[in-house]
Amino acid sequence: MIVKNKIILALDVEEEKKAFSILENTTKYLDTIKIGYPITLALGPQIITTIKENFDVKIIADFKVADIDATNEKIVRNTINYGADSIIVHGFTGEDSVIACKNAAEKLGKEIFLLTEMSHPGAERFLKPVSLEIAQMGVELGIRNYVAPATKLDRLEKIRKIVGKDSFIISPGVGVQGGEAKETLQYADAAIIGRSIYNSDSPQETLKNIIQTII
Ligand code: NUP
Repeated sequence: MIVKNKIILALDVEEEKKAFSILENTTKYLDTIKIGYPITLALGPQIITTIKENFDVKIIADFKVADIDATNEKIVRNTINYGADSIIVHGFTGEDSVIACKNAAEKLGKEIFLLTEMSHPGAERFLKPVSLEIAQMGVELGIRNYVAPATKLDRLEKIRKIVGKDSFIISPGVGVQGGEAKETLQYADAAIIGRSIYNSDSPQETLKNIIQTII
């Protein structure tokens, strides 16, 4: 995946008008967005199709898929059929669940992102002890795209070592959660940024300023 300016906008807003206004003001400088449960539950999954029809952006659906294989297959297939270009999948559910997602995506010509460690403090307790193993499992399964935290650079670095330089890592936690774009991009291919952009007075100016710090 190629991400313009190495920034992915996390569009966790709940109103269509606000979503459109932010996209109108930012899509000159970025070409990849991440949508998740907030916008999808507020506006319905058709919002994925609507955004694709109106903006030239790639959409990563952050649905953190974490069910049994048969259910995962249905979630991934439906998400891609709404127009998503990729979908984020949890790894802790194990091989069969992840393989079901990978196969469902590939059948439709798409790829999944495997979530390894998470960026929030609570991830220390249950996820941290297994996150490097999750990354290792991803490598064994031939997964090429990963999500790893911008708030824990030591872990991000370790995950990069495991998945190798040819894998693609996107990293959330820049801005409000405390991570920094330039540092994160030492190890990640793109930084995911939400609130710092969409809650700012001028999402466009904020995005331009962030881009200035990383070039
Ligand atoms: O570990 C993760 N941390 C995280 O923040 C995995 C994620 N998918 N996210 C998502 O990234 C989170 O749900 C939100 O959509 C985005 C970060 O947004 P913000 O903290 O920049 O507002």
